[in-house]
Amino acid sequence: MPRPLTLAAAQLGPIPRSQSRAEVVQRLLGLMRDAAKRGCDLIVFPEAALTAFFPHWWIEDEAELDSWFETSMPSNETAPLFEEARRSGIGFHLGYCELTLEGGRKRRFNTAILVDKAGRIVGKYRKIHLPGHADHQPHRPFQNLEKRYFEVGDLGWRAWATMGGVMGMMICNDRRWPEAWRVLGLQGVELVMLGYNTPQHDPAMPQTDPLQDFHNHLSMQAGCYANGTWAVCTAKAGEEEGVMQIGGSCIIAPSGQIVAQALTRGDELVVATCDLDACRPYKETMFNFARHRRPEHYRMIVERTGSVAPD
Ligand code: ING
Repeated sequence: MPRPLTLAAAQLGPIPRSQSRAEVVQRLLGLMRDAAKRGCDLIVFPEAALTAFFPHWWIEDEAELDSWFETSMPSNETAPLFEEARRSGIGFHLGYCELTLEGGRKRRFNTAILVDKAGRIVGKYRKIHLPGHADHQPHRPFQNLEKRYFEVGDLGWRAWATMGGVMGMMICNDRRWPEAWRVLGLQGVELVMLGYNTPQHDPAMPQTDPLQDFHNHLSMQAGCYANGTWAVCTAKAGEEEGVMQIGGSCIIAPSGQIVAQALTRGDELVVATCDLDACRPYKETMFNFARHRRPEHYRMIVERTGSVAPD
């Protein structure tokens, strides 16, 4: 029997570094209320949805760096999101940058949480694939210092049974790596939520600039199809502090088809009603992992990190 969920990708336009978290939360609340009015069960906000994407900047001062992180979730500024979720009966995914004291030391992660309709944090994910570089590269028009500012996530890719389905998360660069999708697929995931901040220009590979939107959808459509899952994929888009970022927020079916997508690079709600049971045919036939996978031939995927060409 069908298991429909009405889902929303809540794309954000730029967040100026001058915009306070309270002001950003007002934008998120507006999108959440709009989604609730449209009968949504769940709304997916982007990666690092509370601030400008500061990994694009070289920051020397530790106090300044820490000012871009959340030290509690919910916090005073973000509590209204949890209250609105409860009031409107809508779950949400939120990407933010997490600063925590664990094992007696400061730890910084690029994090996302899944909050249910009662406003409870059901799951948390910390970004594993950190792109870019750890050193200052002043010749570049902008930096990508995630390897410097964040630790590799330590929670793995987990799936949770919640809101009538099996749900999981990944963040931005993770979506380009089939391994992230497969680990969730091996847990029976039916809905993957992810946010991204993706510049139109890649200083390391400028020849791919015209292909950023294509590569974005290619990665996610392939991930959905090969694992028989829905995905709600949400951009922080537009020109943010001098860096133009792609939009293309979308909702993708287990067939790999894009069922709805953003038309702008601003704040925009992308909505679709998705039957989680549409995953079943793919999971039970074409991608019936138990029947078709041959892990005995996949060892190299786990045992080898970099590629090694034959002599
Ligand atoms: N961003 C990018 C991503 O994988 C990137 C990395 C930078 C891609 C520049 C293309 C161009 O979409 C994050 N935050 O992972």
